[in-house]
Amino acid sequence: MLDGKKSIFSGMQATGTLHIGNYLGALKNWVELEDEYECFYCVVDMHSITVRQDPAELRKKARALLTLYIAAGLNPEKNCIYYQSHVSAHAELSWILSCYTYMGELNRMTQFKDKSAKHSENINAGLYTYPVLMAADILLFQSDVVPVGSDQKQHLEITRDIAERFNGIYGDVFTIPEPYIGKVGARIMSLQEPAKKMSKSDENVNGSIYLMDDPDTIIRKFKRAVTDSDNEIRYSEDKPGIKNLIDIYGAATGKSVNETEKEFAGLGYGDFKLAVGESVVSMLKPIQDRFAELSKDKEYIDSIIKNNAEKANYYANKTLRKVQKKVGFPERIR
Ligand code: ATP
Ligand code: LTN
Repeated sequence: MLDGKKSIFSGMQATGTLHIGNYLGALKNWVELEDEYECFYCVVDMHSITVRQDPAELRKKARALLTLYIAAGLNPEKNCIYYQSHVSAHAELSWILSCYTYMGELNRMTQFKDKSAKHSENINAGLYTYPVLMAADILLFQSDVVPVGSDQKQHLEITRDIAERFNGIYGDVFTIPEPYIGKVGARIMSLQEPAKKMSKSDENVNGSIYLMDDPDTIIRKFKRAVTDSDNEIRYSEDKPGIKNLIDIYGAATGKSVNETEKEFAGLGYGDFKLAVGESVVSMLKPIQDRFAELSKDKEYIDSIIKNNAEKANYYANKTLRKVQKKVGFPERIR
């Protein structure tokens, strides 16, 4: 709760290229929430360096991501869209919260286990304390709701545990946040390995549909999507490839599973894959057009970066000062 209005926080890493899983699982839901809440959407560039990055590339990706937030429909006048690294309170609160987080809790995080297996040459302390920085992101803005894909549920749970622990010692300092996981699209799977989630860091580019893929690429990737061989369009756990395509089609068109099964009864996988591809092409077209337009307007994007960082700093510092006082840091002399 911020100034009497419920608040929302979410973020994405500025690594890799966004795919339809990121859009359907997170970004699309964000756009639907902007009227009811005070919203903060962050490009979490500080989280990005838990994995080694090329500096020029990171800067470019961070700007593209921020632009994409707007292209996907977030109104920057209503939503505070900013870079995490422009608000130093994230790092400061993260340090404080790390002193209220147990190693046992961090040891249980599946994202840490997955990422340290993937980057065994660079298992750094930041990768380990990643969830504490994420907790700081959320708690700084007294967030009531955090819209994310289902893979982030565990990080939300640890955030709540840290906040409750802190409140238990010092009184009501933090709002306890709730995850908001959309009903459709919360977990889009890889087109090549439907047992794995679609992921920005997947080396196999055919497994993911990127938001900037052109129509031919999209259709080709769907045509090549891995499915089973029984040629029946039916939503079932033992048909993970088709289940995923039905989910994507439903998220792109608004059709229910039932409607989709009826629509394609008697038709083969080829027809269905083409229809899914076309629905995704139509879903992405307006985002791609807007992105191209916005990318040309340097001044506009710069002004958003500047103004929104000021707003985010204002609210973040308010919470940080309160926390610093609670833990016993000396008062500032003005
Ligand atoms: P990486 O592969 O680098 O970990 P990612 O693709 O998992 O990246 P994130 O930046 O970690 O993407 O996630 C951004 C948002 O998108 C989060 O809210 C996350 O829950 C959501 N998300 C990520 N992948 C999927 C997916 N396959 N389906 C639905 N939502 C997803
Ligand atoms: N860990 C998230 C990105 C992230 C985030 C956040 C999401 C960082 N801070 C705060 C929601 C709220 C991820 O990997 N998708």
